[in-house]
Amino acid sequence: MAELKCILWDVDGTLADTERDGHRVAFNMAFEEAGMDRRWNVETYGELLKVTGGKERMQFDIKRGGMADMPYEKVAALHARKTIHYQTLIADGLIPLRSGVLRLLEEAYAEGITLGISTTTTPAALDALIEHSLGKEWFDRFAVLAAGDVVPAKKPAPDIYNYAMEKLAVKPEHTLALEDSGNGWLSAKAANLKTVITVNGYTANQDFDGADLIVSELGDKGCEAIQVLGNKHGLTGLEYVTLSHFKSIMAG
Ligand code: XBP
Ligand code: MG
Repeated sequence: MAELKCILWDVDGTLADTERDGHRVAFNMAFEEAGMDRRWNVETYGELLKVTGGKERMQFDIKRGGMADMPYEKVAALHARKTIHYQTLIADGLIPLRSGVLRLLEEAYAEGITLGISTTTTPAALDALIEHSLGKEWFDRFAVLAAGDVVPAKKPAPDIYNYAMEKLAVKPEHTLALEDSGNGWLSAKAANLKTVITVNGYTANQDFDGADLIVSELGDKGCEAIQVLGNKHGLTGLEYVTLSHFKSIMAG
């Protein structure tokens, strides 16, 4: 029976639904500002999400003929502008946290469970979300902020999870991952982590076979009951997800 000592949180799609109305919009703002014709509509962006990392996503779109070819320096410069637009959107409070996120973070922190971030997104984008959606105190409450290019291979590679666990000196058997996407699940699985998935509009039909719990939301007391889409451990009382559920998953 393994004790829950650490929770590693994915960011985009897990802490908040940032992709459709945040990152996508910010990319389009950068494209427009640069005088480019390319725009990523909601559907196109859904296809592009199979590639993690904003710079990598742009390079993929170039390769498949969606976006005009350009040198990597231009991709990186456009992405830097995109990140600034994204920070503004987040600072404007346009993207709320997903339900249950703050409750579970606060409960886990109060219990002394180590909390960390394992994300593909750029550190500056992560910082904006922490500052404006979670609150500045969370910069100190997360024991590690593992983000972006700090590892060479992004999700679905396990590198960002392994990097975070190495920094925290925690073992996979004591660590739970929270994810929202197929690529995130593959990354956590490859790092030997038990994983809870909260799906969203872009990821609901992706393959999460083998994940420990798959739900529509983490949910909150007094809110609409969540939908349970996969319950490998036969957990009960899943009107909303609690820290006790996380502990049962680790013990199972
Ligand atoms: C999601 C991603 C990110 C964002 C865009 O990562 O793939 O690339 O879509 O962010 P995760 P950047 O779910 O792991 O947080 O443009 O900053 O890369
Ligand atoms: Mg995600």
